[in-house]
Amino acid sequence: MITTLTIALSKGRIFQETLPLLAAAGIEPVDDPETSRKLILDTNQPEVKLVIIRATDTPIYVQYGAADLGVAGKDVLLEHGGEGLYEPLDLRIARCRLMVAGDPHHQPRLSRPRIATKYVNTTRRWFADQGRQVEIIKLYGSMELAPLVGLADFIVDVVDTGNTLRANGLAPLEHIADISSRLIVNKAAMKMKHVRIKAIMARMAAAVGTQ
Ligand code: PRT
Ligand code: MG
Repeated sequence: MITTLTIALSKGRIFQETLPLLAAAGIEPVDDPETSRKLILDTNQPEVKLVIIRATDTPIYVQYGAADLGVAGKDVLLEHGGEGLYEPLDLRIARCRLMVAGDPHHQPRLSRPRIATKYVNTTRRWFADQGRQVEIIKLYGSMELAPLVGLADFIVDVVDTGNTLRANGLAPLEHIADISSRLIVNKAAMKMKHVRIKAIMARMAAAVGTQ
């Protein structure tokens, strides 16, 4: 009996941009997650399923083996730490930059500037490595609002076009990392389902950058 292979994806840009790469590997979802309420999607291959989850949860599902494979942004992987998973392939999709941003004219408080972010681990590391003392405030979204209402002096967030920052009178100030989405693989699954996973990886790798 052939066991199921489960692939974790988040809705939105990662799902959309992964679709052509999965198609290159011969995998096509039967349902559209944007319209379907199903959280487990069948594909054209009876033994391959997709699970649709929040972007920040993808490494957790793969780490614990609830999914064999997944696609996650490097921002999310840096924050998660990468325990229990391999990161064998840069898919070069959903690209952006992780930045410190703020109002360039704002005078930050002198003692410990406050940084609002959902990337608390990465942010702590970035400032600690430079010996800069900061207070980190964990938020779950709309980081751009924090400097506007005096909640924080700066934010750490991903930036693509910069339009959202600009629309709020903010600017990118420090570049922390270039970000793209990666294929991630559960360590045990890589051993147990080696042949199938290697075949998918090879076909996705050949399709990367050709879309
Ligand atoms: O939306 P949700 O809260 O469920 O989770 P999420 O925002 O983490 O997921 P999603 O699907 O929006 O993003 C998934 C991944 O896409 C992220 O982890 C990044 O690796 C990557 N990515 C690429 C981005 C962007 N580009 C991006 N622009 N993720 C978020 N954004 C945000 C950005 O923070 C800003 O607020 O989109 C907004 C618009 O960006 P600008 O600079 O083009 O204006
Ligand atoms: Mg989002």
